[in-house]
Amino acid sequence: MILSKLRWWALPSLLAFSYLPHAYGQSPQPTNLPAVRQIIVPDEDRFTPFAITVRVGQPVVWINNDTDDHTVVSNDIFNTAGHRGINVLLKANGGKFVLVFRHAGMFPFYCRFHSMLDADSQPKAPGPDGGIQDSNGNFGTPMNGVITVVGDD
Ligand SMILES: [Cu+2]
Repeated sequence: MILSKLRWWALPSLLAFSYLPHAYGQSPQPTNLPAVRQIIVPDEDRFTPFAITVRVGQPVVWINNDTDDHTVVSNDIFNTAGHRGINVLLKANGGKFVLVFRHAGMFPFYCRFHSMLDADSQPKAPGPDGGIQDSNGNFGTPMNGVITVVGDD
């Protein structure tokens, strides 16, 4: 019996050490840090999920898991969330891009390789070389998405 051989003066430090893993090594992340939201490009020409909602200050990361390059371009006609003029390359096989929004609004975006804006600034598929292919072989859906930012302005 180990406990029976312990000295009385050893007990306080034993109790203190039993709390250490909770206080230091194994404590969870502080809950006031917002979780990073991911928008993935899978092995096809789309952003998934298409639409997400984040809070002000919550980071968004785009990750390109496709074997082709893609882009993130802000659709500034409808962009009310800031970060106007975004036009970045997401390199193939793991390229990443992070934005943190500082005020509430909408952030519509598209990939300029696999989507184009029509006369009303709405994304449309650019033709047989881009967009999401359906079961009939048509590329009818442009590669785009939207972020809704909520919270304090
Ligand atoms: Cu693309």
